[in-house]
Order: sequence, then C-alpha cells, then structure tokens
Amino acid sequence: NPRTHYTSQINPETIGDEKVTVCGWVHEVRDLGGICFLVVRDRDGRAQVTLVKKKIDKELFDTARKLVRESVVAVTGTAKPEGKAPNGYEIIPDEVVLLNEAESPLPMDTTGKVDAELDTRLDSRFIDLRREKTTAIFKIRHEVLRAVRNFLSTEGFIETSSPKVVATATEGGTSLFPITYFDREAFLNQSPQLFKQILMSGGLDRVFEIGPIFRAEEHDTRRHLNEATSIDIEASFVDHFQVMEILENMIAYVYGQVIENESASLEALGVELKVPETPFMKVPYSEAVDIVNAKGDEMLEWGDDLGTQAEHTIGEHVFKETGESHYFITDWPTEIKPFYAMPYENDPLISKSFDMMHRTMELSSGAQRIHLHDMLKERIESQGLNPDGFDFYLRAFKYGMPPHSGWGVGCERLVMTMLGVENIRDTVLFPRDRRRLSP
Ligand code: ATP
Ligand code: AMO
Repeated sequence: NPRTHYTSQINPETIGDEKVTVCGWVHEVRDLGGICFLVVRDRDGRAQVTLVKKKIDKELFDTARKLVRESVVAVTGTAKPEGKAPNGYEIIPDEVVLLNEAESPLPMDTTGKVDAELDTRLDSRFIDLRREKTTAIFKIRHEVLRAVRNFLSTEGFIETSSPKVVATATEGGTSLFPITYFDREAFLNQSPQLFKQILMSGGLDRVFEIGPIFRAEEHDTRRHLNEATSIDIEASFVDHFQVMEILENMIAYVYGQVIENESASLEALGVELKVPETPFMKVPYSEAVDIVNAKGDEMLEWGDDLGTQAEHTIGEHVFKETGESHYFITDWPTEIKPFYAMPYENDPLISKSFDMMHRTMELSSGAQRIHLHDMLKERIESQGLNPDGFDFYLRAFKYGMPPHSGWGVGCERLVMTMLGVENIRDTVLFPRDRRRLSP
C-alpha cells in the first residue's frame, strides 16, 4: 500500500474509518504479552500502532512483536483517538509490512538517551539523522535558505551561479585548494567575489548566489569548515550602507520565518528565538579597538586585525549596551581588507567595508567595491598580487562598470549562531574539515 499520510498529518476526528498507511522506521517495540505497542517514526514524528493479541490475527501480532528496531515498515490500519499516544491517536493495524530489516546492534543510539561523540555521529550520519534533534537542525537550515531566497527575490535579486573551478584567489589570507584541470593548475573557489562583480558590469543589477566556498584553513576550530556554504549578494548603484540595511533586514526576516514555520524543530532543540532588532548597532573599527584596549586583556594598535578574543570582547560590550547579539563593525583599515574594498575618498586609510558580527563570531563581510579600473589594478598590485591573473576580472571594469556593493554570509555560521550550536560541523550534513573527507 502506498503511503497516505505522514504521522503528523493524521487526525482521527477528520479521518474517521478511512484506512491510513504510514511508512517509516521501527522506533520502538513494547511487547507486554497480551498487547504490543509498535512506534513507527517518520521525518515529522511518530505514530503508535497498537496490537491487542486477542483481537488481532496471530501472524500479524507475531510479525509486529519480532520487529527489529530501525527496520523499515509500512503499516496500514485505522486511526483511533488515544490520549496517551504521541499526536493523540493510535493505529489499529490490518497489515504490517516489513520492507527492510535493520541489523543489530546499531552503530549508535537513536533514542537520544545516550549522547554519542560528534565523530561517531558524523561517521554514521544516516543513523544520526534519525534523531529528532539532528533532523531539526536541517529542517531549520532548509527554512533559513528558503527564507533567504524568498527575501532576496522579493528585493529584486536574481539567483546566479558561478564556477567553483577557477584560476585565481580572491580572499587573500586563507589559502586555496589546488587541483589539476586537465594539464593546468586550477583552484577550488574561495568566494564568488570576482564573478558576482563582473555581473554588475553585465547589468544584472542585483544578484545573489547560495553555493559552496572552499578554504584551505589549516586550523581546526569549531567555527571553520574547509567547505562552507556562502550566501552572497552584489548590487549596483548602492553603497555599503544600503547593503548593510539589506543584510540586517534579511537576518530579521529569516529569524521571523524560522519562528513562524519551524516551531516544532525549535522546540525539539530547546531553542527560544527572538527576532533581532533592526537597525543593528554600527561600531566603527577604531571604536572597536578602543573597546578592546579599555578592557585591557590585550592591547591592539590601529591597523591590527581583530582576533577571536577581541571579537568576544566587542560582542559582550555591544550586548551589554543593546541587549542584541548582532552588530556591524564598519570602516576597517583599507590594508586589512581585500583589494576590492573601496577606500573613503576623504580618508583612504579606511575603507567602506564592514563585518556583520554575532556576539560569538563573524557572520558576514562586505563592502562598497572599487569600480574604477586603474584604482583597482593599483590595489591588486599593492597587495602583492599579480594583476595578470586578474585580467578576466579587470576587463569588466573598463567598459562601463557601475558603482556597486555586496556581502557574503556563511550559511552554517548563521544557523549555528541562531541555534546556539557549539560546533559548526553540526550544521552540515557531511562536513569537510582537516581530517574528514568521508562520508
Ligand atoms: P574570514 O572570513 O575573514 O576568514 P573568519 O571569521 O573565518 O573570517 P578568520 O579571519 O579566519 O575569521 O579569523 C578571525 C580571527 O580569529 C582572526 O583574526 C584570527 O586571529 C582568529 N582565529 C582564526 N583561527 C583561529 C584559531 N584556530 N584559534 C584562535 N584564533 C583564531
Ligand atoms: P569572507 O571571507 O569574510 O568574505 O567570508 C564571508 C563569510 O563566509 C563565512 N565563512 C566561513 N564559514 C565557515 N568556515 C569557513 N572556513 C568560512 N570562511 C568564510 C563566514 C564569513 O563571514 N568575498 C567576501 C564577501 C563579500 O565581500 O561579498 C568574502 O568571502 O561567515
């Protein structure tokens, strides 16, 4: 019998005597002798199947009783209201079909009673996903990306895709994964940066991309991946303030949509979300340095990058002042931002750039870009890069490039900070890190 309902869709009051078929995994079998409870689990919940020995075919009763946990079954029967069962109903079965038996013991516990190590869970992701809390994260991640697409589409952005096999670096700082492309050297792309800017010259005006970025980060932290998902935008005829506004509004919208559409998943995770208040506080870089130095744990000089500890100090400071976790650090020294960030005309030592921060880590970087060919070429050279490698990019600036701005947000960090997840690997189905290349 084909599936008629997910377990969460059955309401015995409206269904009446109509036969239902649910499909899923054997979550639990409780054999009490005269009565046997079989709990079937699917993506969205559980259904109790109740078999009373005296009232039911003997073969059917034995089939159910002997089911091995996590085997796959299809159960057809009638739903009856039952206050003590999950979702308030139980199924009195006519048929229980064993579709595929699971081996035992299982590679890990699925009931949530035993906390497995992250590595064990990632090695057996197929089993890990059968835990409610794991599924909840990925349902929320889906909702985040759905909301992002919806928001940006409504704001007039066109979804585009850029190549992941490329010839040049963009982000400096982090290193590249070299690959062999036929007989040439190539790299996995660190960011859609150069391509999304070229599209501005093409007149697409507002574009976004959600796609993988690859960074050969050597370090092993709880917030770095070697393959991450970046949400990127680029927009023409707007400055950095305007794209900051798009960013904060998007974050607020995404939080709101998750609260509205994924309340069950939030509950499963024990997370209570509040929509961040907009506009986010803007802390100029020089003030950020003062905040860190005033605390006195470390002494920064103007021009230093802000390390993890400094980010935390500033995050706590902002949180104390505003009660909000999200804020911007703006007006960074031009020298510590990538070559494409636009310096201020009246003070070229600082740039029209920003990071959007969560109390605990950086979530996004962005800037108004240099749209003037000669200035851009000069900046590429002054950062010690060879402009020849950027020919395909620089050409787009010679024949009518509008002023433009944009940003990139790490999807995993967005989900991680939203849910208070400790390790970024928990927000990726199959994470890639220094040690992990499989599954
Ligand atoms: P970006 O996207 O610019 O790389 P990010 O949030 O990934 O931003 P990094 O620039 O990699 O952050 O690091 C932010 C700061 O955190 C850096 O200034 C660096 O000093 C510090 N940092 C990075 N990795 C580590 C690490 N493994 N341990 C401690 N601090 C680190
Ligand atoms: P940036 O290098 O800051 O900026 O990257 C943007 C955002 O992507 C996420 N991110 C990562 N997440 C997990 N693991 C990583 N290794 C990792 N690296 C980056 C972070 C980060 O804030 N081209 C610019 C964006 C722009 O200016 O439009 C860029 O790539 O959340």
